[in-house]
Amino acid sequence: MIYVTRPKLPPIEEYKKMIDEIWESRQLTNMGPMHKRFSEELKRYLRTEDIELFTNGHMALELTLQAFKLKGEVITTPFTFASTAHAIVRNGLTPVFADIKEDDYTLDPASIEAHITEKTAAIVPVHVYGNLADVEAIEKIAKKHNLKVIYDAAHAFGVTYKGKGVANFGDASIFSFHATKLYHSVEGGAASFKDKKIGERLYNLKNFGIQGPEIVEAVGANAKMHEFSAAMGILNLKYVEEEIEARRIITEKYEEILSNIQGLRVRSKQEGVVANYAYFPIFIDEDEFGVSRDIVAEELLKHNVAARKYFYPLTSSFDAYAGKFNPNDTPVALKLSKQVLALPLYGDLPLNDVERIATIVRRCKK
Ligand code: T4K
Repeated sequence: MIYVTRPKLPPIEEYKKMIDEIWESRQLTNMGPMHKRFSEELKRYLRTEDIELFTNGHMALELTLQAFKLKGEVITTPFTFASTAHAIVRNGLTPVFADIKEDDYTLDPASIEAHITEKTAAIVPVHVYGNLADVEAIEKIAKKHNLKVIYDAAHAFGVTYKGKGVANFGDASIFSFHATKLYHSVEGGAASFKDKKIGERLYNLKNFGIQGPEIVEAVGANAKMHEFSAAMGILNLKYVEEEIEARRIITEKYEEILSNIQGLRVRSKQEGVVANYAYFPIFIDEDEFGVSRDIVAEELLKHNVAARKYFYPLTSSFDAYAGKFNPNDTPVALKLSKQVLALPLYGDLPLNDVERIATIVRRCKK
């Protein structure tokens, strides 16, 4: 079976050496030496001044929203992983779904503005597949309406825009280092932020809200990254550029075979953005392509290729939110969620498999 992704694994001998160090220190978690070192190395890689590490990307988002002490409504996209809206709802906030753009699948600034009310507290855009949301337009909207902007940058590790690291946009950004991501620490996540006070709160919130031995100042959670994850994160930083480059080559091979097919759309490049090739989604318009996305997915599965419908269904269609939202309110997102299929993409996916997968897709056309 060829899966949608496989985690990049560093040479095991190198990881064993890091584990030896953990054994020596006997500090397994609670912000030990690996945690500190990982934080520093990550700041350098992400070209940002401040970050906090977490057990995963979801807790990074949930606790970042908590750190801003928001109340009311939060505008976000329904075209994302379950985590984004869940983090909003689990903070007692109300998600308001705005629509996305046809070309890069990120929040449409016009739709954001149309959804602002006196209850709006923040915007949570997603840099979906590593495509950068319209950071300039969103900044203008946020300033005009005095809103916080917290980017879900789970897919955008290493992306830069006009030479600026993605971690530096908005009031904060969160990253996921899950095993399925182009860069991982097994499980893990981070938040970057501008305000040092937010950093202090995050540090406490990920440790039950404990501020000192006898002071618990907030209702926090346990979301501390442990030393084994931090060690994997440090090691994988050495290989992330190699992984991105391998994915770039695969992406170009897919594009070579799948471009200029009526009814099938591949990614559009974003000006000024250095991409990270996190995912390779294709969009199939059934009327023009002749068969549906679901038929293409089934055909791939017959050939032992497990492509995935990232992201279908829309968050606004989840059973967990039954009766609360109408997916028809975001028609572009709804349409794209029915067309999307993420094809396998990871650095050591052989190019002959890429050719085979792309050819299976191309041959589905009627
Ligand atoms: N925001 C956004 C926009 C996100 O996409 C995500 C996570 C988050 C926030 C939250 O970040 P985290 O809290 O997860 O750090 C996967 C991931 O679990 C999830 O991290 C990711 N987004 C989402 C897009 O994909 P599933 O349920 O599709 O994963 P799963 O287990 O089906 O894995 C996909 C394939 O990867 C498998 O078929 C085989 C392969 N795989 C997977 C794992 C876990 C491996 O080869 N090895 C592995 O260890 O959600």
